[in-house]
Amino acid sequence: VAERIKHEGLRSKIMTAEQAAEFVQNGMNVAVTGFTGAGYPKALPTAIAEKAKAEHAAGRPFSIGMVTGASTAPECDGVLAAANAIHFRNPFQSDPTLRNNINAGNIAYQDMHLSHVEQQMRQGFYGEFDLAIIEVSSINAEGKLIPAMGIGHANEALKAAKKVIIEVNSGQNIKLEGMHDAVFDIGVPPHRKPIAITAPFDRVGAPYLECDLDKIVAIVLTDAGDRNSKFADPDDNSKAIAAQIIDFFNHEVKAGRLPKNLLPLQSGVGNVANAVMAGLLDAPFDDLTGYTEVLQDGMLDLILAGKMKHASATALSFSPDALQRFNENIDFLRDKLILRPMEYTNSPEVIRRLGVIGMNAMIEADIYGNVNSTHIMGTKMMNGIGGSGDFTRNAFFSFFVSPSVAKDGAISCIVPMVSHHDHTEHDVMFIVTEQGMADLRGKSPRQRAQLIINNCAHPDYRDMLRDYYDRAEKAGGLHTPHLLMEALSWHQRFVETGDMRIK
Ligand code: 0RQ
Repeated sequence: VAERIKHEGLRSKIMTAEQAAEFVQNGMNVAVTGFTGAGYPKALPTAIAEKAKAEHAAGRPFSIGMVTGASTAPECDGVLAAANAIHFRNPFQSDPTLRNNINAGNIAYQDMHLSHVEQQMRQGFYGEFDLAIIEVSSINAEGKLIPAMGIGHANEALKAAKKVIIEVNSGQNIKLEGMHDAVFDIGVPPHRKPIAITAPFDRVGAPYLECDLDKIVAIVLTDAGDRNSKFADPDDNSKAIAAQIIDFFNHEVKAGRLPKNLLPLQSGVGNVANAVMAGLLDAPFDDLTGYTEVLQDGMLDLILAGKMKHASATALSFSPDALQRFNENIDFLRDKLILRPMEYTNSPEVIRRLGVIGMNAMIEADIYGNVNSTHIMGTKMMNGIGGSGDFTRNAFFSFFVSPSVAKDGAISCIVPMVSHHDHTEHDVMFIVTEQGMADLRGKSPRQRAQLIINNCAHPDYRDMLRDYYDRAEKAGGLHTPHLLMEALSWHQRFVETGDMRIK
């Protein structure tokens, strides 16, 4: 304990998770750290869930509003959702129990751009924060907090909350100290300061988080690991998608439109995004850089292989194997990885300045290049928009990737009209499926439709899309032709029959 908590006064605040849960009361507004399965509290949420169950059994209401950085894990979002202990949640999630409760109407969920979270907390959109619960890897002698594998909104959570509970996780590598770029007060408009990151590895803040020590009411100890989900090995579809993006990079480098080491790379969540990074391992590019929010196995392996110089992120989200590689090589990685608040990693200002190449996965795109990243059949929440919008609108190149079909071909990921709209035709530059790529830059909607149908749609759906498009053109409205009564009929057919294809 003395190694992890060097501040004597704070050591006296150590208590069990059950004791700390007594500070959590019904109706509280709580900021909880966590970002894509890293940096979230591991012990306290279970104790809060148990308290909720006991309160419910006694006939009393108990639930909290919860603002995180992004997704957490079963032992945080999952246990709390299962105990009906959450009434409001934002801004991103991916836990099945939480998702089911959101889609069953039990939890009010606000999906939002991650770059907006901290400023909206500061502006008071959520009211006052009664409590912040944050994970750290250690506390130094002055009481400065060393975050663990994810920062997210921790900086703002500590400032906004009236009381703070800290989970000190001794399972996290103690050598994480120094790998963060955490505190820098960007101020509020009209006096907001620039975030002076002009290259991916620039440091602008201090390497620790700060908190008024009087606000800290409890310290809970844990050694539990992060979520560490395993990634699927890249399948043929993912490899085909990666190969096309890499071909495009080659082409742009040869034409002198991209530097030889490309531009800072951002890669979204999930298997396909991870596979694109894996594809770069064998590509002829060196000295790559990363400026991303979540850094998964693919980017770690690029750094370990000497292909990527360094990368900036707000969280490290590794599979168990990759975590082992990270821990074994932490001395080599210390000056190649930097973790910052999501307000910096997702800042439109910085993304635009650096000329980031954004690569995100999607649920579906329509024939005009509008993208749905969040909703299944227009009504059910999958995970949330996360940072995909922050990057897509502001990146130098914005790619959306997906297999052309889902659910064994019963769903086309290229549809006449998206059933929910996250990224507009004005933001989306490239759509890539295993079938091919559509470069939408400088194209009108009708030109885009030809490219997307011919290059990206699955052969099983191409004729159906052409037929829709041809009839829409005949109906007039020739800027963005549509048959409004039919535009969402593919989704309706899937809801009714389990297949978008006409039997
Ligand atoms: O479902 O798991 O039940 O089989 O969706 O699909 O193809 O494995 O894709 O893991 O890359 O996730 C968009 C969800 C893709 C993710 C999304 C079904 C499919 C499968 C997953 P099963 P895949 P991935 C940075 C950026 C938004 C946030 C973001 C995401 C499951 O990338 O959440 O980009 N993105 N953040 O079968 C119905 C369709 C479907 C479909 C796929 N058209 N209709 N179901 N599926 N297409 C990180 C952060 O912001 C934190």
